[in-house]
Amino acid sequence: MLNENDYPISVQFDFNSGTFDPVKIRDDRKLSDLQMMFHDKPRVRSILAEADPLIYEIWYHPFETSKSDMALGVTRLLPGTVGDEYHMTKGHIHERDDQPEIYFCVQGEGYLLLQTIDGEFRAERWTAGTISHIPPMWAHRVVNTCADMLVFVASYHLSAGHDYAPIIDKGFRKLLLEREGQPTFVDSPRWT
Ligand code: M6P
Ligand code: ZN
Repeated sequence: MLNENDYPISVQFDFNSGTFDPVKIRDDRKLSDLQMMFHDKPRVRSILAEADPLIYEIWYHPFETSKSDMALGVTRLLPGTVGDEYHMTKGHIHERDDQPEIYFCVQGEGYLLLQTIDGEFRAERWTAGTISHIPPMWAHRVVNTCADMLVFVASYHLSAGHDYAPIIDKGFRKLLLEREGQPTFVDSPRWT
């Protein structure tokens, strides 16, 4: 016997707005949620003294059936910098060590940063249309280096879990900073 959640579901993605419908849950990440992530702490404090700008929105749709827990997430990452560091997601590693994820960049340009717990680092260049497989045990963060919104679609299992602690603790090996108008990788002082 199938129960109500075991039937197929489709949602409609709108390429103009970068959203889909129907949406179940929306989460906003503001600068205050990311203050540990950006390297220029005095700049973070001075912005937060005036306002708490939105950095990105996440729109989720869980597809939980009686035997699976696949989920869809669409992230809309606003353009901009905090000091000289481009807007980025917090970044996380999955709590479960057997859980991969697919990210699909549908709009904008930037980088997907990936890193293992031992500090092996990769940066995947993203343009609209890039689809990246994130293997299990690689932390992942997206950085928007363009002047427009970067939108990406994520597909993962809810049971994968999000662990932010290693990112809050040491961050990624490289910072992506704007230097003379160009995205430039710089070694993170927290790793040297
Ligand atoms: C994607 C998925 C989500 C994640 C979101 C934002 O939509 O990977 O699971 O929450 O990006 O990333 P973060 O959780 O690192 O802020
Ligand atoms: Zn993930």
